[in-house]
Amino acid sequence: MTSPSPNASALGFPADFLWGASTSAFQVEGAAAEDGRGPSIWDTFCRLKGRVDNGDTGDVACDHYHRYAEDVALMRRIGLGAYRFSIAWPRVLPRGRGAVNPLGLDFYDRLIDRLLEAGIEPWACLYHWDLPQALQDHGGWANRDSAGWFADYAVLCAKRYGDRVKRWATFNEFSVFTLFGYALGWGAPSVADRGEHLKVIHHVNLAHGAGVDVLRDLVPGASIGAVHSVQPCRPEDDSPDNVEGAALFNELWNLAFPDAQILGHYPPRIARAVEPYVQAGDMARIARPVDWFGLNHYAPLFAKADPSMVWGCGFGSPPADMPRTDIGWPLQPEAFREALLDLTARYRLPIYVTENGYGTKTPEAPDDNGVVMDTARIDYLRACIAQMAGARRDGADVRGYFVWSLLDNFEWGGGYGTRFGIVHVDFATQTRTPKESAHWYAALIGSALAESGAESGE
Ligand code: IFM
Repeated sequence: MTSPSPNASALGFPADFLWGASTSAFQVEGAAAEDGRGPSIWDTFCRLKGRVDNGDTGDVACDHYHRYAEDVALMRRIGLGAYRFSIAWPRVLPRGRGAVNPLGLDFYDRLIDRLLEAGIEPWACLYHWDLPQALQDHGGWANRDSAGWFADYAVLCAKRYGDRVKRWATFNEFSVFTLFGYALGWGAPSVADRGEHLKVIHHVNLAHGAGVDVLRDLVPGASIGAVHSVQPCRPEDDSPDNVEGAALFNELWNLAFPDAQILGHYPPRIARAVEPYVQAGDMARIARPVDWFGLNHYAPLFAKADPSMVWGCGFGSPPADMPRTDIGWPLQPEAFREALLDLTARYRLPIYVTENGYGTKTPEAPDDNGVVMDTARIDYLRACIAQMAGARRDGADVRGYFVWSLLDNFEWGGGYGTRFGIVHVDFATQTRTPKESAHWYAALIGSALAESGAESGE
């Protein structure tokens, strides 16, 4: 066990603060062609030569589809109060709409029931990037009908699981999957086109609004939010071009979705560009009241003007002396506090941190004693949680924190070579080994539970 022992109440976290962990369907489930699941755009993308490190796919992933009970037992040992997972649209509707797949629906029944038996609150996210390929064949998110397809899928999930699942997120990281998939071409469906990207931004916002309405209507007592990636965006340097490039990149990454959904308007540069796709009444359809803001935070972003990109802006470099992880992500925990306070001022909603974590290309294999010593991850989590405590003291209404991720998993273009888990997964044998960070997190949660008189898992 790493010292010093963490103490949640000394940091000012109340006994009812929620401590959880997140995963997503494509990244952990596997069973890609089993029990009637249809293909998603990520199954297609993984088969494009050279797009995912090592040619990795989501076919097996962490085999969570079969090992969910073992994984829930692990969650219980860590003492998690909540587990955020996503529902794979192509597992429950293999062609995206029309015929339902009963076996796919059954899987989430089993998972949810097992979580509830273990006293872990299920947090379901409807969309974590795995659009059914059949819908992509009809234009995907660039087709305005996609908002209706998403609403129908939301009806299915709300009716099936809404008796047991009360915490719902519509989407995970709108800006990331739209930018990477439609502007940079670095993720599925591998498009790099400014016009397509603009349509997609607007249609995904419409889908979010429609999803909120469905969940509100069909799930009694629902607590509904959306999950945004917010990383304070700084220009690479102070040249006017890079300052303007970073301002545009900031709108694309941090503002295009939450501003539309919560404030009811697009930020200025996007507003001008998206206008041709906005119809009368759309902004009211998008800005449906939500109960919380889901924040995924990792690191500050550095941006610059970049004429080779479809928007004329793109990623810049962090200052040379700024510490970084071995996957190149800046280590500046203060940016987390900054994000929490900025969001509080801008949107005035309760915040749940739905992802925060540390990724590395280091294999992190268990040593001869079965110990996975991931000190750098613990240090970063500790620093981030201290910043979150500081933001709470400064007035941010942060009510929960989910570490990314419970398990090492399929890290998109990074395949299985990039690890974010607090539990190590040996992908050859599917053996799970809690890393030292999992023990550290368990001790933190245990300290909160001890204060409240409840029993901890470890
Ligand atoms: O793995 C991803 C996750 O799917 C979305 N948020 C960031 C994580 C780390 O890159």
